[in-house]
Amino acid sequence: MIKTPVCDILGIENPILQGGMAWIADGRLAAAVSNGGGLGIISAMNAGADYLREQIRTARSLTDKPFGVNIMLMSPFVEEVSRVAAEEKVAVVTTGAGNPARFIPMWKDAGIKVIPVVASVALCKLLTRAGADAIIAEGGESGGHVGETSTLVLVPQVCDATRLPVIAAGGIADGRGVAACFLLGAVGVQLGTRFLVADECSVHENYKDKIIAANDIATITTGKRLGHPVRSLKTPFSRAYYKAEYSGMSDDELEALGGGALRLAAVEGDLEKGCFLAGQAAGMVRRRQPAAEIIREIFEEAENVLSGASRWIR
Ligand code: TUI
Repeated sequence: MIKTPVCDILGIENPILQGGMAWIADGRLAAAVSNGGGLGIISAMNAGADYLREQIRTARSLTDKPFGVNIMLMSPFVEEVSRVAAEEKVAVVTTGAGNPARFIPMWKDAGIKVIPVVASVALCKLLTRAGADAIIAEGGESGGHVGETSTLVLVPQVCDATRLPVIAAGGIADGRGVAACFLLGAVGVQLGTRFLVADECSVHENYKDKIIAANDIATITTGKRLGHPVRSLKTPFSRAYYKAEYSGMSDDELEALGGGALRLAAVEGDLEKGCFLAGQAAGMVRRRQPAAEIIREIFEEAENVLSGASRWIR
């Protein structure tokens, strides 16, 4: 069995969090991951207070286990969903795409564990001082909004920069990835792409099919020109966007091209106009499975890999 401080802090069996994927990570998926022994996360995404409250109710109706909420800091509704998380006293808040320092006192007062996602050592240091309970170090292999630094080099540098438990994210889809991140100093992992094909994930079947069909070079990063790089599957949409970025299209035209594309992928399964966010680990995702089975399989493999990790030492 693998037990780390992340299990104790969050009250979970296995030190694994499910990523807060916009338009994908709803109350049903979060409850399934929590029931499977990990920490399920509801994405507050770009929606308002009512949506988040409804998803929290759904999760509470499906599990007695702790679960979390992910606050996307670029959301126009960031203030109201941050208050909802505090009012509902969810067990954990994770954050992404920005600096959550101004919300931390409110969340801590509500007894919430605060675990920001960082893509740099500088933000890790700032948020350690600001009172975070743990840090998620997310490498650029991830899906969605990404930093530049890969997991292999980000995780050890973040571990050296904080006394807090570090949870690794980006590029992890199986037990080998978990074991590798533990050897880099992480004591927990966060996975998004692998949970996207969970049976309890309500995303459109076309999305799941595309993840399962993906290979090692199936993703592309767009949006660099606007300052918000985003990793998604190569599709007619993402290829057109990539070309447009370097063809003199105005910033406003680019924003318009991207608007609504996440919903089109996740809800409509629109293979032409949808933006299918996914991490590079999509190439390692082979089949649909229940969330609990995904967690069991990953930790069985991680235990075997870690047990054999000293075999080359003479
Ligand atoms: O947030 C994510 N991944 C996301 S958010 C998202 S919603 C979206 N949709 C369309 C376009 C853009 C975003 C989809 N995927 N991951 C966590 C993460 N946070 N990755 C990188 C960062 C990050 C980047 C810069 C965190 C902090 C940061 O600091 C900036 C600052 O203010 O210091």
